[in-house]
Amino acid sequence: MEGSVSALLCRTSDRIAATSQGARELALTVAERMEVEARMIGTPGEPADSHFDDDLRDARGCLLEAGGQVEDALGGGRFPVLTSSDCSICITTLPAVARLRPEALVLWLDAHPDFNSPETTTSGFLGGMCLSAACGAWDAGLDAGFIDPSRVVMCGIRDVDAGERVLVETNGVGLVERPSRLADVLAGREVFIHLDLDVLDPATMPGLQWPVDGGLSDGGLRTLLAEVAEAADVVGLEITDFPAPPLARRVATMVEPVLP
Ligand SMILES: [Mn+2]
Repeated sequence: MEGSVSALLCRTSDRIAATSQGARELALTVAERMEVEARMIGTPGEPADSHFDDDLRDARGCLLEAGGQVEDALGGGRFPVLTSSDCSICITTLPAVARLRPEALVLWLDAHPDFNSPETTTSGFLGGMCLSAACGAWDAGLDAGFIDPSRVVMCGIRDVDAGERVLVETNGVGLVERPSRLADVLAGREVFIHLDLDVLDPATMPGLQWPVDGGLSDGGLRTLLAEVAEAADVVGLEITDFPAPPLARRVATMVEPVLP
């Protein structure tokens, strides 16, 4: 299958500059392996500790562009790889997956559920409340649609806020504790993968914005993805939160098993 690689460089909720540089470098590296041209979307903004409602207003065009990239690729029968600074892109990308691949599950690989709401967030960080918006648990005001939370399967989660935990449970999001069980859960299904690189251990991925101990190793992530690729039909991938541009080749090697 043909691939489509794009880096979303424009600011969504970026609080540090390294992750936008990482998105660019990773897209270039993955595109080279897939033998396609990487598309660069927008120009990096100024990182800031801003509040989610300001970011939703200021980054509206950028967020909608993320969904557009996934929609165009899936609609054209291509395998999307989208890299971005923050997980906030999922507010538009996952509803696009739900529209174009209505049977697909989403595999959410992340140290965090990103499932806070305007009521539960303590940081005001849009990136910590984006999956809940994608699932329709609160309205981000982008008219992007949503994905049924029961179609989302989380793995690697190990830092959950109290109010967030309640929302994850009441919304019926799937949670798999052991990576080795994923192949069974996803067997025979179409799967779109959301990969926040903080699913890796901070010792493996230096410079993470929200590091959490106890994460996967390089080899652990590659094995997990190889097992998923073997068991399921992977239809696309988004990679966020990559703060270490010089490590782009290592990350490209980790995700290689799911690339077309
Ligand atoms: Mn995340």
